[in-house]
Amino acid sequence: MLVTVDELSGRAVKVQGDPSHPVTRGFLCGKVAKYLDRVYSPDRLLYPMRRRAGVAKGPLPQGREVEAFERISWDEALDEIAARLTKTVAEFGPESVLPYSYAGTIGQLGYGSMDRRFFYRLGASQLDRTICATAGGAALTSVYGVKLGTAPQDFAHAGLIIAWGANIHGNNVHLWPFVEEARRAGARLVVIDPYRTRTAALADEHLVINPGTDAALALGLMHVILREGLEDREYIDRCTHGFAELKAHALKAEHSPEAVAKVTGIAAETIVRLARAYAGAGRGGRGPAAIRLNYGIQRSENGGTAARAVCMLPLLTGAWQHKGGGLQLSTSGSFPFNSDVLQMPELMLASPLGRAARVVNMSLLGQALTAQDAGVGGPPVKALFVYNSNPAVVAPNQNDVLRGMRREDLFLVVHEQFFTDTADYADVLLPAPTFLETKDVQGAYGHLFAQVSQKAIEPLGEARNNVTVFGELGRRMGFGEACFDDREDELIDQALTTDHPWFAGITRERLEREGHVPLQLPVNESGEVLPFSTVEWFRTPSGRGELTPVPVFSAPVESRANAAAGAYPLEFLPRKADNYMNSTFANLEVHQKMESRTAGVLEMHTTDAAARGIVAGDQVEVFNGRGRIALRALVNGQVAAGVVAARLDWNKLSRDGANVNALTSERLTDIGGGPTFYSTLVEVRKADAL
Ligand SMILES: Nc1nc2c(c(=O)[nH]1)N[C@H]1C(S)=C(S)[C@@H](COP(=O)(O)OP(=O)(O)OC[C@H]3O[C@@H](n4cnc5c(=O)[nH]c(N)nc54)[C@H](O)[C@@H]3O)O[C@H]1N2
Ligand SMILES: Nc1nc2c(c(=O)[nH]1)N[C@H]1C(S)=C(S)[C@@H](COP(=O)(O)OP(=O)(O)OC[C@H]3O[C@@H](n4cnc5c(=O)[nH]c(N)nc54)[C@H](O)[C@@H]3O)O[C@H]1N2
Ligand SMILES: [Mo]
Repeated sequence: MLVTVDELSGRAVKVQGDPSHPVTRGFLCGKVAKYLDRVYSPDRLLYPMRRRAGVAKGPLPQGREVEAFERISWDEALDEIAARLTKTVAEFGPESVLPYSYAGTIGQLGYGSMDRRFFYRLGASQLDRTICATAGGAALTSVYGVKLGTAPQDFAHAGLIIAWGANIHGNNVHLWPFVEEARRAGARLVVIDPYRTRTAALADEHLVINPGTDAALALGLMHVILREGLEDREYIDRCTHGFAELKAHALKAEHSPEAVAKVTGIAAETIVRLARAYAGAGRGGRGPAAIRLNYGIQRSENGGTAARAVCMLPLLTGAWQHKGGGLQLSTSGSFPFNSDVLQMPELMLASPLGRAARVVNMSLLGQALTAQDAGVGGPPVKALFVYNSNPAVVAPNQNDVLRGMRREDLFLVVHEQFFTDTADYADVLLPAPTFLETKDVQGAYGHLFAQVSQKAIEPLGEARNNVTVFGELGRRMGFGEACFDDREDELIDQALTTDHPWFAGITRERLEREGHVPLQLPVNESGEVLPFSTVEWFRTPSGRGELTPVPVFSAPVESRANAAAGAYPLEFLPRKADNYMNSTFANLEVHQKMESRTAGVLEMHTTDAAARGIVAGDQVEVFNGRGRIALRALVNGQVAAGVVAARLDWNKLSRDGANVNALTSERLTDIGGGPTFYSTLVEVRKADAL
């Protein structure tokens, strides 16, 4: 991103894409194009604050949150936090302190550097950061041993693109131009998604799959490919392990197109046609097949197995051997930043614990805050420090999360840019800068260039970045280690300290000079980067693409297949907004306008609406055993019968103060310990007339 700053006022006046960047190529997504509305929003949190005596924790009226707090200085704020943490540690042990953070604005320093040092040295509970991608990550790693995939630019060379649980146009718009380029050269785009996303609406074909059944579909495709002998035997022999076992498994009758059609809701002929097109791509002069697998399918109970099964498909066809073929999940794991040096987990040994602290899964926050032993054994959570995240909105089983955050005996610090729903429960609030106001080093979620993001403007108000806050807190707590004095440039150098060949020659100075530098991935004789085209690329124990254990499909406990006669018969998709970033931007008017179509609505199929006497525009209640939310019915073609959808929003922007996560569960995925937002059953009824 290029930021134009007015020299006199020091104010950023324009943001634009960097035309020299090979992937983003001069354009920003719709939400970030309006980023200055966020930076200069009158609602920014600009000073440290303390909850006023006697004000109970809980939802505050939007725009008037400030009345619940009094302004204090940074010194007062840091002293108070240090004193409270010291007292909590003395009374309940250091593990009674829990950090809660996720990606924030995703830089390496902001994401995990000084904060980790601080909590390790304190001996606080460790947080397992599972909220997004761990099931898919574990799946990809189990098959390939490393998180890597097809570069986004190479999608332009594909002959068939499958967006599998991936809303490219909504969530990953910088891939879209490459998809369009491929289509102009004759490629087809097939979308596999239970919801008619922007991507699905623009595709050549949309396969409306029953939620949570992707493993069955992948096995069905394998069945056809192997039955018809369409696999690449030479590649399989050279690069994979466990083929005979997988073949015997995939050829079972339960994976025939007819059987799979019953499970997935996708017609048998379609499965056969897709399998043939997938295996045939890359032959006869046409481009190879590329799968854009995203995290949609792994937010489901058996999502890890599903992602593993999909990841195996290009190993059967050898699509990796051709430019533009293969598969991409996130590229974030491809950057070999030195997180050990940055985060220093060994500091746990210098903490009062003197050992590794217990681990709390962030997807079980409700349980962690409401169980006496935090759900994992040991002391209750007595202090929670939230930064880079808005758990009151994004965590599953929200009613338990909020019940926990309301506890008067819980000391809650929130480091934020805005008065989020989480901030409403804070004892102490600290102002955080936006990424324009701080320097960081970045990997990427969707490309393979390392970057430094410069500080473009001074922090607004008294905002201080994560590095500064945790460095200063460390000093207040009396931590003597010199590492608490490290500043941004030193941390960036440390992050880049590695002998990993992919970072060869990548230094801070070079990143500052060039803006972005490609990972130094191995190239073949033709100068091309073709991951997994040869056996050298694999990092699994067998040293090959791992096809065992074979993926076994089973329907989620919380799915129509297992709840036919139950009280909650509808499958619920609690979705992301195309114009927000999870809960980020949801409070800004200009973004709300872009997202007005889905504001406060439940999307339903006519059949399900009619069966409940609901017509478009009716107020409805969506409920299950965990909670209920009030929405307005939108009867449209976005979902099939049996499925309903609504999107994530701030609780305080909704009619009844709760969002979609009041309905989601704390059940975890089969592998990776991730949340299962997309395995949620609900019932819907017309709200009583007022
Ligand atoms: N505009 C925008 N962009 C974003 C974000 C945002 O909030 N807004 N969030 C960012 C983040 S944190 C992430 S992790 C990425 C995620 O990007 P994606 O992985 O694309 O995330 P989702 O939107 O959760 O899921 C993609 C699609 O999977 C579908 N889906 C749900 N269940 C199933 C299923 O069982 N099978 C199949 N085949 N599909 C299913 C959903 O309907 C959805 O359209 O996007 C990033 N980009
Ligand atoms: N129902 C449902 N729930 C979901 C999802 C879904 O699709 N459906 N998606 C899930 C996924 S994939 C993810 S990744 C999570 C994301 O959940 P979160 O990680 O909570 O993400 P955001 O909602 O973007 O909130 C990030 C917050 O960090 C703040 N922030 C930004 N930069 C900084 C910084 O430098 N310092 C500090 N201290 N704060 C900063 C922002 O102001 C913002 O309020 O949500 C998950 N929850
Ligand atoms: Mo995410």
